[in-house]
Amino acid sequence: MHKDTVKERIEKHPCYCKDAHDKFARIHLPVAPACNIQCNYCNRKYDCSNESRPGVTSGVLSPEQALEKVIMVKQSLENLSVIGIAGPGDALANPSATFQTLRLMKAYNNEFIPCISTNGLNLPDHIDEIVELGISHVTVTISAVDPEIGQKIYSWIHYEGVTYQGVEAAKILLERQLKGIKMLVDKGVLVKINSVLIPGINDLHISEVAKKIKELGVFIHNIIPLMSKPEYGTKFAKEGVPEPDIKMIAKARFECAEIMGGFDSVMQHCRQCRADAIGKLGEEFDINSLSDEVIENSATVKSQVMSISRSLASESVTKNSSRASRNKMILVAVATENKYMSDVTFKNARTFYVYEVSGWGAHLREIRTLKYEDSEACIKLSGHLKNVLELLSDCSVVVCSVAGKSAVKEMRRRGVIIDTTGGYKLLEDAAWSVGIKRLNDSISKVTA
Ligand code: CLF
Ligand code: SF4
Repeated sequence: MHKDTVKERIEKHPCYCKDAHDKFARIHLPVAPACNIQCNYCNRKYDCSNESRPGVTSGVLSPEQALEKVIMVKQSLENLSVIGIAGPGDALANPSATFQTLRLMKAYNNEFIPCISTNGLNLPDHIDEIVELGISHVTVTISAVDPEIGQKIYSWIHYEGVTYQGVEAAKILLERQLKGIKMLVDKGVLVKINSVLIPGINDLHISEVAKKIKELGVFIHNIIPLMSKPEYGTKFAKEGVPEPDIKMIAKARFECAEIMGGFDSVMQHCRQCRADAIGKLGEEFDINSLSDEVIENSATVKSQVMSISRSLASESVTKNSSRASRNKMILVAVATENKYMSDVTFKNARTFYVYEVSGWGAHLREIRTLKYEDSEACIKLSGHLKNVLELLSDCSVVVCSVAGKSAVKEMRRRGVIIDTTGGYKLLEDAAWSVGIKRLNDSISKVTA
C-alpha cells in the first residue's frame, strides 16, 4: 500500500495516529454483548477488558438505537470521525448486530471511519463483510503467540458449538487470530494489535508477539497494562496477579518499538476506553450535555433512522429471497429474555416473539408467553416441551441460543424445528435469517 494512502487513512483516527488524538473524536456503540471466549483478566459483568477499564459497564443498544445516538451526538460533537464497536462483549461474536450497525452508519453517512475490535476467534469467517462494508481499521487482541502461555490467559473458548480449554483452546484461538490478520492485511485493512501486559505471564514474551505481528504486516501495536484490582473480581485479580509497574510497561513498549520500526508503530496514548465511550481520547463527551434543541429534535431523528433501516431491509429482502419464497409464509418463534435478542436457552424460554416470515421480510405478528407459577420454576423438560408445543403449535421453527439434544429430537418428532443458528441475533434478524433459509430449503426440495 502506498504510504500516502495510509497517511490519509489514519490522519482522522485518534487511536491509529497520535497527532489526531486531540483533534478527532470517536464514538463506541455498545451493540455487541456476547463473547465467545473467557479471558482471565475479564469479568463478564463488565465491558470487554481488551479495550476497557474493568469495573464499568455499558447498556446495550440495538443497531437502530445506535444510529439514533450517532445522529444526536454528531449535532453537538465536532470532528466526530470514527464509529467503533468494541463490546461490551466481542464485536464478531455478535456479527449480526455489529454489521447491521455499520451498514446503517454507512447508509447514513459514508464519511465516518468504521472500526471494530475483536478477540479474533471469528475473524476469518467475516473478512468478506468487513471488506464489503469498508471497515478499514480492525483491532485484534493477541497477548501470546505461544499456546503454552496462551493457556494461562484464557479459561475457555467456544468455537463451532464446542467449548475448549487449556492448550487446545489457546492453539485454536491463536491459529484463528493469525489466519484472520493475514487475510485482513492481504485485503489492505489496517490492523492494530492490542496485547495485555500481564506480569509473570507474558511480560517476557511481548517481544515475540511483536515479531510475529510485524511479520504479518500489522500496522500498530498497543501494549495495554493489565488491570487487576481485587474489586474487579477477575480470575487474575482473585489469584493476586499484579498490575505491571511503569518500568515494566516502558520496557515492553521499548522492545516492541525496536521490532515494529519505531514509536510511531507502538501506541502510547490508549485510554482503555469503555464500550460506550464518546469524544476525543481523554476528553470524554457527556451525553447529558446534549442541547434542548437536539433533544426536541429526537422524533425527527427516530423517523430518519426508521426510514434508513426500512430501505436497507427492503434491499436485503430483494437480494436474499427468491420469487417463489415471496408467495410462501411460515411462522418463526424467537425465544428471548431481554426482549431484543435471541438470548435464552430452550429450557429457560418463557417469552416468544412470533414472526411471519416470507420472501418479503420478517414481520412481528405477536408476543406469546408461558406463565409458570413460582412452584413450577423447576418444571421438568417434558412438561416444558408440552407447554411450548401448545403455545407454538402453528410455528415451524423455534429460535433460541442453546438447546439440548433431547429437546431438539422431541420437538422435531412433533414437527417443530429448534434452530440455534439465530442465537444472540436481534429478534428480527434471527427470525429472518432462520426463516428465509427454511423457506428456500423447502422450495428447493419441492422443485428438485
Ligand atoms: Fe475504538 Fe479501538 Fe477503534 Fe479506537 S479505541 S475500537 S481502535 S475507535 Fe483507542 Fe480506546 Fe485505546 Fe481502543 S484509545 S481502548 S485503542
Ligand atoms: Fe472479556 Fe473481551 Fe476477553 Fe471476551 S474478549 S472475555 S469480553 S476481555
